[in-house]
Formats: sequence, C-alpha cells, structure tokens
Amino acid sequence: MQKERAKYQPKLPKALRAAGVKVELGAPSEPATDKEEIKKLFPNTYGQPVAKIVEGDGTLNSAPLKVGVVLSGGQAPGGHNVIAGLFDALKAANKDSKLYGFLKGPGGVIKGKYKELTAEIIEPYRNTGGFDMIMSGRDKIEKPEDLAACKKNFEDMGLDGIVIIGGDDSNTNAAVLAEYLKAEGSKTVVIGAPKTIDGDMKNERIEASFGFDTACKTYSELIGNICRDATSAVKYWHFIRLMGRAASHVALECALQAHPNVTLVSEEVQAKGTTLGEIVDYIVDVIAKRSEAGKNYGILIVPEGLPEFISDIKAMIDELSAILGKDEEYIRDLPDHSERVQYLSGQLSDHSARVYSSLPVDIQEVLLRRDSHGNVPLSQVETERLLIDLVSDKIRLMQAHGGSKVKFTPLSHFFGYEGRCAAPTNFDADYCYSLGHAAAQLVRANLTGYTVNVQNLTKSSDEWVAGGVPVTMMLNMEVRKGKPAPVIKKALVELDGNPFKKFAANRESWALEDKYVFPGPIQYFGPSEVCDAPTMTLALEKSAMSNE
Ligand code: FBP
Repeated sequence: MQKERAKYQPKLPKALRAAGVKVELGAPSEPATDKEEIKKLFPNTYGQPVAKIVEGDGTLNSAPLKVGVVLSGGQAPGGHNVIAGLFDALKAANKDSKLYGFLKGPGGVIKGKYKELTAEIIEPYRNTGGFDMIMSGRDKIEKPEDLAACKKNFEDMGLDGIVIIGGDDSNTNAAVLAEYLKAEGSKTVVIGAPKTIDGDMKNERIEASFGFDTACKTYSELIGNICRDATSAVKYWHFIRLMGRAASHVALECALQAHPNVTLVSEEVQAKGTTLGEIVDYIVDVIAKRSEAGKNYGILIVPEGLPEFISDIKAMIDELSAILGKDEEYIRDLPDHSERVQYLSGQLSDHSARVYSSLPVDIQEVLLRRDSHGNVPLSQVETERLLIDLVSDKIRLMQAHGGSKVKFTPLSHFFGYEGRCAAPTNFDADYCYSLGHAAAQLVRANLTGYTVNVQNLTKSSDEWVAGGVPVTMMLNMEVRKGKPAPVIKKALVELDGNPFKKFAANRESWALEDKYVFPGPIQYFGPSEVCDAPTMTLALEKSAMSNE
C-alpha cells in the first residue's frame, strides 16, 4: 500500500496546471474588527489586496529563487505534499531554484538550522503523513532578537521567500515576521499555509485547514469500530475524548460520520451557559433511558476543549492566565503543588479558587501550563475521566436513594495522536499539493504577509481556485497571556451553521436508538465518490441541508 500510494499523482486545479500563471490582485483589504490597532501594528503590510492565481501568459518572474519552508506546530496529514507541491512548482518555473527545509520548526529558522531539499530527499515522502521530512516544533518567532536572527539567516542564505506551514498562531507569526522584514528592507517574503487537524483555521476565504479531513476520517473509523464493539459486547459505555483544541469541529464531524449516542459540543455548552453539573445530568439521563430499554452500553464523544467552555471553569482559566502572565516564574519555582494551590487561592477570586480546588490534582497541574502561544495544553486534560467519575458518583447516588437498576461500566479513550500523522486522504493529498504549488506562485509574485488559499473545495479539483489572503485581513485583537495581541480569529462551531443543525436535528434519535454508522478505513483507491469526498462539515457548509 505504501509503495502504491507513493505513485499517486495529486490532482491540481486547472489554473495551477497551466503552462503560465498570473497573480491577479483585487481591492485593498481590511480586518473585520480592530482596524486601527491592527493598522498601527502592521503599517507596512496592512490593507494588501486579495490575490487570485489564474492562467497567464508566462510573464510571472521565472528567475531562479531560493525559498525556505518550515513546519510549525502539531502534525497534520498532508504537510509533506505542501512541500512537494512547492518544490515541483519552483523547479517547473526554473530548474535552478532551490528549496531549503528549516529543521524542527520555527526554532530552526531562528537558529539557522536547515538542509537543502532535493528531489531525492522529497521523493519518499510524497503522499505520506507526518512531518518527519524536516520535523516540527512549537517555538514562536516573536522576541526582537529572534526576528533579527531570522533576518540575518535569510540574508546569509540569500532567501527570496519563506513558507510557514502552520495553524492560526503560526500564520499570525508569519504576518509579524513579514511586517518586520518589510520594515527592515529585507527581500525575503513570507507566505503562510493553513494547517491544523483542529479545523479552526477557516473563514470566508479559507474553506478548511489541511489535515482535518484525514484526522476526522481516521477517528471516525475508530469510533465506528467501537460502536460495533459496544453493540457486540453490550456491556460498556465508551467515553471518547477527541483532539481539536478549543473548537469542537473534530467532535462534530465524527458525530456526523458515526452517529455516537452522545456528543458534547463545547460551543453549545458555552452559548447555553451549561454547568458541569448539568452536563453530568444530561449524560446520566441518556444512560438511564438506554438502560431502561435494556441497553447498558453506549458511546459518548467529548471535545478536548470542553473545560474552557464551561462558564465557571473558563472564568477560572482566564484568571489563572492573567496571574501566570505576571507571576509565572515565581509560581513555577514554588517547591510543590500544594504551595502553588495555596498561593493561587490567595490570588484567584473566591469562586474561581473553589472551582480550581474542586478539580483532580492532575488537571490542576495541567491548567498551570501554557504553550509558547499562551494556550492551555488541553490534550493533557483528561476530561473523559473526570466525566466518568462524576457520572459514576451520580449513578451510585441514584442507586443508593431510589433503587435505580442502571448498570454503568465505563471505558475511557483519547484519540488525537492516532490521526495526526495518518497518510493523507486524496482530499488532503490534492489540497496540500495545490497549496504548495500556489505558495510558490505567491513567492514568485513577490507577495508577503499572505496565507495561501484554495477555494471551491467541494467541487472537482479541476475547479478549485487558488490564491492568497492578506493575513492582516484575518486578524483581531485578543487577550493572550494577560495582554492584548493581534491573532487570527479561531473559527468555532457555528450553532446556526448546517453541520451543527444537522447534528441537533438527529441527536435525540442517535442517543436512544442505535443508529451507528461504520465508516471503515480511509479509501485511497476506488470510485471518486468514495475516495475524493470532502468532510461532511465542508459539504454541509457549502450546500443546502438535508436530514438524510
Ligand atoms: P496545532 O494547533 O499546532 O495544529 O496543533 C493541533 C493539536 O493536535 C491540537 O489538537 C492539540 O491540542 C495539540 O496539537 C497537542 O499539542 P502537542 O503536539 O504539543 O502535544
């Protein structure tokens, strides 16, 4: 399978296959909010026009170029194809162009650690998952000395452009670097590519982040298998936490694919102000109703971001972030966790201090960590176990008081790393290869501070339209590490969007009846309707809703 898959030739949109391409520029752009602050922070790259790549007359710069590429943040299937597309398009324009891969993420850019990516190096990675060709990392190019180091490295290498393959935070970082380089008169342009399995880097012009398709299909296969096991063994409740950071896109897509009995959607919890106690009541209610029908088994999906959307936990996390923003080192240096809890109890509001101390110690510890972008490392918060504990307590209480006969034998799972490096689906393989190709054209057009995009993704790849979105257009101001900062707005699940509406219209019957779907493994060979289909999320977002 690996050998056959290596031969797959990713499909490109018509315009990118043309002998000559042209980059058309539209009207000046602006962000939806916080215009003045963003303009002040990005005086050199603010207001740039949206770019579209069309068939052209071959007059686009075809001088040999030196381009760098870096993979930033969590792995997402298809990253290698972005690099392959970039390489192929650069070489097609001029065989003397060179591509350099920075090693281990943005840290490699700062330290100037890179290797030239030749055809021989790239070949075995075509259509493979993972980021192992050049590895990834979560460093942030932010401090003045880091920006200056990048500029010097680029000058030493004679780099014309760098492509940063990353999520919302890394694309924000790309904008900061682009602005800095332009202000300093550097010739190196910066282009971002939308990567993340979380699916939260999307907007009007970016229809999907790459990797979401493959990761969700991998998790959906596993969930379907568990549904089949549950209906065979008829004795377990499976509580499955799914990766995806704050947004519930991954959980919602998997719910649409496999129809598990209960799926919690963080955005709905937040909108309704649902408390942890109410979530537990809802789960117990479904378990009890299924038990009455003789079904002491079921499947529950919880998105990893849930804790941040439960109002009192969210308020407590925000207070913790503000405290960590000023006292992180002091707190970290305290001799043990009980001293940290004692110190924080004095700093947090009474309510937040009570919420914090009510959580298990392992969760308390994780909530004190932040990654380089100020995010809580949610993949380490075992919410599925917390829910199992709380649901078990409530069922025990019901049994003690009312003689309830509900049987509850839970098992917990966490699916995240299992899907991040899967071999990309045809969709991700084609999409990523197109993103790489298009990124090369944006560099050739000397554009900087753009995220490469490909639109029309539910149509055949022939009709896809590639281009670039100015990053400043996607920015808004948010509080990070206790301070306002410009960031790309994360796309959360929209409760009035078709994917959620379809889920909401069906969830009652999915809860009580066994309407499981078993999607099975990703299909790489076979009919296009099976092999090239986009996610249900994308299909529903782009089409009129059907309840079938
Ligand atoms: P990105 O936002 O960098 O794409 O990361 C995605 C992700 O897989 C999240 O879903 C998850 O919470 C996080 O990475 C895990 O981080 P780490 O790789 O550091 O364990």
